[in-house]
Amino acid sequence: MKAGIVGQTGSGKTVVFNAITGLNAPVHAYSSGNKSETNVASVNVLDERVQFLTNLYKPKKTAYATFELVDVTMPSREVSNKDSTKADLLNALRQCDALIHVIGCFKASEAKAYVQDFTDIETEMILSDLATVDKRLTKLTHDVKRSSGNEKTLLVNEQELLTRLYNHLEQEKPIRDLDLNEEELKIIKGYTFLSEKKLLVVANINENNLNQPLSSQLQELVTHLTAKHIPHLIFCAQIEMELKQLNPEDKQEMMDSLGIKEVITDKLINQSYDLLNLISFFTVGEDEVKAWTIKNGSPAQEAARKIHSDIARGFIRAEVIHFPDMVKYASWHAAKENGALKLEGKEYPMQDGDCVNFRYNV
Ligand SMILES: Nc1nc2c(ncn2[C@@H]2O[C@H](COP(=O)(O)OP(=O)(O)OP(=O)(O)O)[C@@H](O)[C@H]2O)c(=O)[nH]1
Ligand SMILES: [Mg+2]
Repeated sequence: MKAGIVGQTGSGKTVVFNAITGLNAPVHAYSSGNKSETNVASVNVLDERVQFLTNLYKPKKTAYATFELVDVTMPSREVSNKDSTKADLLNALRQCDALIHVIGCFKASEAKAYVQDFTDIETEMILSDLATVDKRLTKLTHDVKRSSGNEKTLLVNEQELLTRLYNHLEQEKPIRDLDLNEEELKIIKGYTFLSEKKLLVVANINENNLNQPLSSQLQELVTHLTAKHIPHLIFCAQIEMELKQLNPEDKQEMMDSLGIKEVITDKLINQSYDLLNLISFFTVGEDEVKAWTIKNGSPAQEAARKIHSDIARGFIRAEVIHFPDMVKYASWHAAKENGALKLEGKEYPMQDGDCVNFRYNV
């Protein structure tokens, strides 16, 4: 699982990165914007269920699911015309499963149109996708002519789909707005389109605006995002970054004094799971308690493949205990005695929190 942070220069991307990771990557008072800096960190996905299982099994090792976060510097406009820098940047983002788009709403003095800030970056990504589609379509026209039979059918299918994408992108609309079926999504998967990626918007507000009514600019942004069904969070990244550096006691004191009820970046990763339609399943034992991440509803065999391709190949049955039963019986053995252990086949759709032991034979 990997998320990339995007946004205008100086919108507070690195501050958001620090707030989420608890790290201390350098932030710039004045963006130099001419060298490409990338911060990468892997963060544990905190999960009380893993903590519970660890207390139960006292394993030698506990492995939380991890979430990789990538923060890139947006090149300034002159530099962004240099193709290599821009290509590097876009490539780094293409590797991501989701994007966190930071809007710098803390600069109160500037009468900034936040919606414009958002749209500018969105358009940049749409145009990049449009260029990819355009290039591929040119090649397809050529290839279709020279092919025949089954191969031709496949190429024509792709051509039709990409033409649909082209017409959509040309209207400056992101691919994520298109209603694509599983089959179509499979065809375009390899292109790693930027405007297809799941998106979470962060409105990075000023510390002085905490607990204040939304400014008209910000209200406009919220209305815009809501209309487009884009999930969004409003918080002050600077404050959250500072909170992350404190011990729990000082943190609570500062939160109380500022009237902050919850630290949004503490929950952001867990919320990303919902956004990306991901769930966790667990393998447990005296050696290790480990959390694994899969798409919601993945069949048991897919889940097995996460662990090892041999386990998927030799799959016999999955022994599954749903998480609430694990809590209720507090041991594998007791759960089994009480009939809470289920034997499931390859197609069983995995549920969030399932504790699993795969039986396989290779
Ligand atoms: N007052 C205030 N300043 C902030 C906040 N968030 C970021 N800043 C300031 O804005 C400046 C830019 O922040 P960065 O996090 O470096 O911005 P960036 O988006 O990473 O910028 P580039 O990497 O250059 O694209 C720094 O001086 C930050 O201290 C905030 O919530 N409140
Ligand atoms: Mg930065």
